[in-house]
Order: sequence, then structure tokens, then C-alpha cells
Amino acid sequence: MITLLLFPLFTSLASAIWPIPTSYTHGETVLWISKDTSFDWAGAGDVGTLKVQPNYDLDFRTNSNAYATTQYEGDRTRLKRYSEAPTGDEMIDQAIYSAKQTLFKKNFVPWKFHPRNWTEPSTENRTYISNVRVEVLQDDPGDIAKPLAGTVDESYALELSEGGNVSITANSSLGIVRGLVTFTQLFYKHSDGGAYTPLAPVIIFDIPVFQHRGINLDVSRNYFSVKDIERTIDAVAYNKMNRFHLHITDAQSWPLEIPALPELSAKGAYRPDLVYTTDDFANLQYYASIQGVELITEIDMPGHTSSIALSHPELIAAYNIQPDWDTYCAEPPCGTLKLNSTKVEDFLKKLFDDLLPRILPFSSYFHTGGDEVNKNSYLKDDTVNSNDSTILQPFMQKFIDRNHDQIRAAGLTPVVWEEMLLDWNLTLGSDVIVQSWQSDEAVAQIVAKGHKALVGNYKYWYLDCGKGQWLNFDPSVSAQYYPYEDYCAPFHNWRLAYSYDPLGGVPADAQHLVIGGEAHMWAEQTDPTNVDRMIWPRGSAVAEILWSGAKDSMGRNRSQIDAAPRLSEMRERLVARGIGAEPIQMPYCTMEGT
Ligand code: CP6
Repeated sequence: MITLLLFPLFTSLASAIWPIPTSYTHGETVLWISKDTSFDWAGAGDVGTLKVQPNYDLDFRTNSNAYATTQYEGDRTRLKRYSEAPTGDEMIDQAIYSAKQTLFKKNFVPWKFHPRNWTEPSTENRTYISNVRVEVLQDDPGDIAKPLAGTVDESYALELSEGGNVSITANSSLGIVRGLVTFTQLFYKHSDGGAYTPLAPVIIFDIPVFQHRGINLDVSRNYFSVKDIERTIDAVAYNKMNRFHLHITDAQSWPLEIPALPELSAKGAYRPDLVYTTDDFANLQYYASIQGVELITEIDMPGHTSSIALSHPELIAAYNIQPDWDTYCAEPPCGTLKLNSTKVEDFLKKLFDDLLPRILPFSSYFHTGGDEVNKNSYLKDDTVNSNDSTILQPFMQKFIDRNHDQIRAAGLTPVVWEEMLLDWNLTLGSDVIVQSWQSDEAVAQIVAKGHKALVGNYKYWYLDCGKGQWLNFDPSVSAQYYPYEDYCAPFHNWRLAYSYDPLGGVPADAQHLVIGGEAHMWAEQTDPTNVDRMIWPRGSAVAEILWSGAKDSMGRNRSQIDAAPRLSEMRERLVARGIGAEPIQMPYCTMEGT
């Protein structure tokens, strides 16, 4: 463990890097940056300037109010299909291109964060940053987004001299991508249109505390267009998160096109055109990869699968039971894959044979869900006819063993929800990553069994409880669902998310198994019109905990008072990039606060 000392320096403008770097010192000299500033980069052994043209404009929406694309407006404009992960060179080119877009095209720091009556730096005698040099220090063959951003070193060092030279160095291309995001956050817009930093000289060293930092988006309960998902990925990357978990199927709809089983989405999507085609899916994986984000696909099973019954009724037990659905499942419509059925096996083999090879170039994970399986549903399953654990458990073991064997054979690592390990007491391969959501005790039990754990306690990191969500539950209306009595209390604001320690309750000798966590956007009451403000900036609070750790350099819980103005500024940057993040306070708080 490196011991770190942070020296708070008070300057005329707060330096609002989010998430907060591992170490950061700066001065008070003003430096300007212009379109003429050259971005040069030196890979291990080769020096060049923008060797590869960026693949496409990541298009941080020019109009800051243009978030939430029209619902159901599919994105069918992308021409190229990306079937290979980007190379490290392509990632750096894209990151330089994005940094330039941010610096020169956008009002990326609005007026709100200038103190009232504040005098901008004089525009006379400007000193310009002459050169931004990025350098990958280690020879890094095949330094591509595969396999796993998480096993790649994301650290970087950034130096900005008073004379106007910038160097960003890292052990990997991914570290450069992170460093360039930080670089853009040093700058402010002058009212004459120029961009400057008042902070030179700057020295930053930065390395994430957790290797897995993500957002999980449920695209089954509501349909989101490819553009909506891309916008969310942009924000994930801008928060230095590196995982985007796509909960792509559930009981309510099956929007994923599977060419070997075309009826799944033809009948299971909300409408035949509200689907993710194979091209959409490949493009999304690529879009995430090139920004250093790994897209993790989840096909939830055996529960949360009743949308399969729309095309394959013979595979699903306890389908849409009414009115006493809550005896059989956590959320209507009920339905679970039959547990002892060769038809189910054949179906899953075909599904995986089609899907898994398309994931491997971009990710080495595959998530098979396993949450909230209600044993009573197997009373209605003609292949078992029982709710007795001693009868069901061996069938569930067989089910998961078969699935995981096929996932491993495809070169991927399985991920499951905690219930498979803790409630069903299954024996899982030591490679399996277990995603926790119910409690700190569950995390402790997962790591005690030697598994890597992902955290995201629902009381802190579930984003679906926002404003009025879940508060008007009417138990007489069967198609509604209220998970827990106290779910929305205390209110799920950014402070609550920020107060969660992923290592809380985990003994010191097992903490290395907590590889990170995710904030979850369950979408029963979220669609493209509100998804941005449901995720951001609460997701940013999660991003800082996962990158910088829950404790400050003195070992105390991070101060929400210190975080608030920085998070406010981060929110403005997100809005400027086309993401409809909601405000956490009024401009007065930052304008008068200096
Ligand atoms: N959907 C799925 C959900 C939830 C889960 N899985 C959920 C459970 C409890 C709460 C919120 C969401 N809506 N597939 C649990 C992992 Cl409080």
C-alpha cells in the first residue's frame, strides 16, 4: 500500500477533478490552450502524431439540452460493423480526439462555477501550452481493450509545467485514456471563447483503488435506443468507470436479436423493431471498448425469463401466474426456465453457441444472472414438481455446471448473482465472480468462500429508487412491484451512494477479493426520458468511491462537504457533454462559496 498525502491548496478556482486523483498538487499560474497545441504521442518504440484516424466521432451532443433521444427512435445509421476490439493505438487516437472535442468544441464548464463578480484572467500576454505529449511506457503488445480493462494497469502520471509542456505517461494505452480525461478537467472556458487552466504547474499521479467500476443498465423493462446506451457509456467513461453491465433480457421483454433463434426477439421484444440487432450489439461493444469500458452482457436465468415463453412456452414453468404471483416470483410476470429439461438444455446450448463467440473479442465475462429464483415456481414445473430444496438443489447445480462449462469452453469467465452461491449453496468454479446486492454480510460470505466479489448494496447503490419511484405501490394491481418496505428510505440521493464503503464488513485478509462494484439502474420506472437524471450524478458518486476509495488519505469516510462543489462541477461537465445529469445544488452555493 502506498501512503499518500494530499495537500489541499486554495486557489481562486477550485480544481474539480472527478473522481479525485490519488495525488494532486497544483499552482496558480494561468496557461492557455489552443487548437494549435500539438498532441504527440510516443508508444513504446514508435513516435507519431495521430497515426490512425479516429473511427468515428463519439459525438458529445452539441446541444446541452439534447439528452434523452426520442423514445423508440432506433439508431440504424451506423454503417460499419465492429467485430474486433480496438487496438491500444486506436484507443489513444480516439481519446486525443475526444479531449480536443471537449476542449475546443464545447462549453464544457458553464458560467455557473465562476464566483460572482469574479475577474477572469487577462487575455494579454497569454502563455500557451505548446505540446501535449502522451507516452506509453511499457511495450505492451496486443494492448487492446480485450481481455478485460480490469487486468490492465489504468494508472497514469500527468505533469503540466509552468512553461507549458504537458506529459501524460502510463504503463498502458488505457492509462493514457484516463489521463486525457483528467487533462480536460483542468480547463475552464474564458468568456472570450478561449480555454485556460489557472492551476499550473500541475503534478498528478493517479491509480484506481478497485479494478471493476461499473453501471448496470436494465434494458428489458424499458427499451433504450442504441444512442441512449451510447450516451450512458460516454458518461461511464468520463467518470473513469470501466464496466458497463447490460442486463439485456428479463421477464418483461427480450430485445436481443439471436440469429440462431430469431423468434426470441421477434416475439419477445416489446415491438419487433425494438431490438438490438447483431450489428447494434457489436457496435455497442466496440463503442465501449474504445473508451476503455468493457461491456458485460447478462442473460438472466433461470428466473426473470418469462419473455422466453412468448416464443418458447414449452421451456418456461409458472408462466405469468395470477393473481397470487408473489407466491411464485419476486416480480410479475412470473416464469422460470424448467429445471430438468433437455429441451431447455438444447435451447441454451444453441443460444450460447450463437452469442458467446460474439462477446469474446470485447469481453471475457458472461453473466448468467441467477437472482430471485423462487423455489415455489418449480411446483409448477412438470420436470421436477417440487419446491423441496434437497430435490431442486442438484438440478440447479447441474443447470449451472452445464452453462458454466459452455461459457468456459468459449473462453469466458462466468459471473452470477449472489443467490446462486449463498441461497442455493451451489458449488461454483473458483473462477466464478459473484455479484452481491443484498448486504455487507453477503459480501463477507462470498469472499469467505474464496470467490471474487462485486458489491452494490441495494440500500445504497440501487438507482431505481429516485423521486417518486416505488412509493405508490398498490398491491391490488398485479403488474406492480414494491421490493422492500424500507427501500426508498432513507432517500437514495448522491450522499447516500457516496457513504457506502465496498469493504465495509469484509475482513482485512479477504479485501483483495472485493474487485469492485456496480451501481444498478433497474428500469421498471425509467426510460429514455429520465434515465440520465436517474443515473447521474449519483453514478458519479459511486464512480469516485470505486476509483478513489471510500476513505480519504486520513482513513476517514470521504467528506460530502468537500465533494459537493466538485460533484456540482462534474455535473456541469456531464450536461455539457449531452448527459441530462440532475443538479445537486443551486449555482449560489458555488458562486458565493469561494
Ligand atoms: N430485477 C432483477 C430487479 C431486481 C433484481 N433483479 C431488484 C430487486 C430488488 C430491488 C430492486 C431491484 N428489479 N432482475 C435484483 C438483483 Cl429493491
